[in-house]
Amino acid sequence: MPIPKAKSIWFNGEFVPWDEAKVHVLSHVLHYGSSVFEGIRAYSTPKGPAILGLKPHVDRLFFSAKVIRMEIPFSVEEMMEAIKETVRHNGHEACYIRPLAFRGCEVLGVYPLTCPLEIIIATWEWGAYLGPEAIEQGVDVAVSTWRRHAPDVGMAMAKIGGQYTNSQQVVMEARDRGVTEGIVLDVFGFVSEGSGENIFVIYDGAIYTPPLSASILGGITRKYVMQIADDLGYTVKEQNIPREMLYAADEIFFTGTAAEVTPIKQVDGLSVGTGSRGSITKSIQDEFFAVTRGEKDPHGWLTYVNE
Ligand code: PPE
Repeated sequence: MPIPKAKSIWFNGEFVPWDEAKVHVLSHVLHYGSSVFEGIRAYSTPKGPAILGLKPHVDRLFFSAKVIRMEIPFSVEEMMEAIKETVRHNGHEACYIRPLAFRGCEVLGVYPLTCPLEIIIATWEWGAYLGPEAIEQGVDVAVSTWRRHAPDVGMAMAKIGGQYTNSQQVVMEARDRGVTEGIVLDVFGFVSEGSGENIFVIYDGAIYTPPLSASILGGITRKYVMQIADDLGYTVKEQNIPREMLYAADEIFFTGTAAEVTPIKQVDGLSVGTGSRGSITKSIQDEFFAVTRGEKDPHGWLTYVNE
């Protein structure tokens, strides 16, 4: 589905009409994937649009930039303000927000530090990432033949554009096999994450999720779900997950800004638990969506755009 256009894109500090926000074909980023980005959601609440996890997302953008030695010419506070302003300017009730910093056009060659830095904030209206039924019915997945970045090859903790060629291979393979998403193992064979989601496995009364050392992106939703699970009195263990634990699990779900909290109903053709959304997954979803609807916010995760 084409991206539904919004009015403007914030481009290097100014609003530019959507169709005019363009770059040159010799931009460094197009050749070498030299960008860092974020995916953030603003939700519709009775007090107007509210952004979930604004500060942690902007902090992660700056962390990703630091990893690839990119200097963003704005402060964290300025970027947070610009994001709120873009949501207001485009008049969204709810939207997906994509800040992206990339190396532009000046000289080519792998060495990047002579290229100018460009930065944008785009917003658009985006529904359920893994299909409209996914949140209630769950999705089918398969373990990918691809592996996640080895710890001394990629920089999984950082959200770097070029690294998403790996995620693209994973999701294309999954769709070829007739499932919605792939689960990727790390180079040691432990469960890592989905192409664009973190993963949680409920097994023997506890909730397991892979540690940061399993080549995962440190998801903001992952962190929030760990807090919700703790608030609900569940034990959450960050530890290596062997593949067959996916087949022993009572429940499995994905988390992510785009995917939110999505149950997994089948892995490699085998039913997960009863083959439909489990009760722990549902109780975590209920808490998560109560926050995103603006009904409660005990940990201060929401930023109201109009305040
Ligand atoms: N792992 C990966 C590889 C990943 O890309 C994401 C976000 C996550 C985990 C979850 O992180 P968080 O959003 O902070 O909870 N993936 C984003 C991009 C999706 C896309 O198709 O683009 C997202 O969910 O916005």
